[in-house]
Amino acid sequence: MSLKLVLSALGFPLSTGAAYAQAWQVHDWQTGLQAPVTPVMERLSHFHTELVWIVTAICVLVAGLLITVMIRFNSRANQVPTKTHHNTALEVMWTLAPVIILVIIAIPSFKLLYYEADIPKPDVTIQAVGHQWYWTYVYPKEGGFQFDSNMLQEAAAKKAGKPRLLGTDNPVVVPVNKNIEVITTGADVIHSWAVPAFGVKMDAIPGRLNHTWFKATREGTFYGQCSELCGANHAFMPIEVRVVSERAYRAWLAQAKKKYAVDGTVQVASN
Ligand SMILES: [Cu+2]
Repeated sequence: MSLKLVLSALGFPLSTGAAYAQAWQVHDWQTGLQAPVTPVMERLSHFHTELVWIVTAICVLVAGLLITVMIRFNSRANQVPTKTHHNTALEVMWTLAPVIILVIIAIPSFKLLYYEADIPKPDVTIQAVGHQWYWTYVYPKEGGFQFDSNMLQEAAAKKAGKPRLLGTDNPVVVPVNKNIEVITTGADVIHSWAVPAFGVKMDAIPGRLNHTWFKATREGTFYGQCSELCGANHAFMPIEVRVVSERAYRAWLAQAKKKYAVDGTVQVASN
C-alpha cells in the first residue's frame, strides 16, 4: 500500500488527482471519507482534514510530554522527589490552551452548520419517506407520483452490476448541478436518510417534515444507508441516488410519471 493511500485513508489532505478520480464511489476496504460530490461535502471534507491535523498535533504534543516525564522524572533519574504541588501559570495555561483550540474549531464548525442549514431555492424537491424497511420517494412538485425503493437481493444486485447491500430496484433520480431539496419523514419509526458523498444525513421522523438539500456536481450513482437504527432490517434499506444530466432527468421524469402514476392524491406531501 502506498504512503499516499495510507495518508488519504487517515484523512490527510491529498489532491483529487487521477489516482483519486474514482474514489467518489464507495469501494472495498475504504477507510477515509467518500470523496465529495456536493459543495457541502467539500466543506465537510476540508473541515475534517483541518481537524485531523489539529488532533495529530495535540497527540504528538501530549505523547512527547508524556515520554519526557517518563524519562526525566522516573524514580531512578530523580531520586529525591520535588514537593511542588502548584504552578499557577501552568494551570492557567493548560486551561486556556484547550479553550482557545476549541474556539478555533468552533468558528469554522458553526459556519459550516449554517451553510448546510441554509437551504437554497430548490430546483427539484423530493420527499424521502422511511418505512420498515425501505424508502418511498415522492416528487411532490411533479404531480406527487411516488415509488418504493427496495434493496436488491444479492443475486439481483450482482446481475445489475450494483454493490451488495446498496443497490436498489428503483433508485431516486435527480439532475446534476441543481439544488435538490430533500424532505424527510418517517412512516412508522425514526429513520435517517444519509448519503455520505453528498454530506447529507437527515432524520426521518414520523409526524414531522425535516428539510435538507444537496447539489451534486457530477453525474453518477451514489449510495447511502438508513442511519438511524429502525429495527431488524435496518441494515437492508439502502439509498441509491442517480445523478443524471438535465435532459436525462426530464426523460426519466416523463416515463416515471406514467410508471408510478397515483390517482392524483398526494399521500404524504402537502405542498
Ligand atoms: Cu434504519
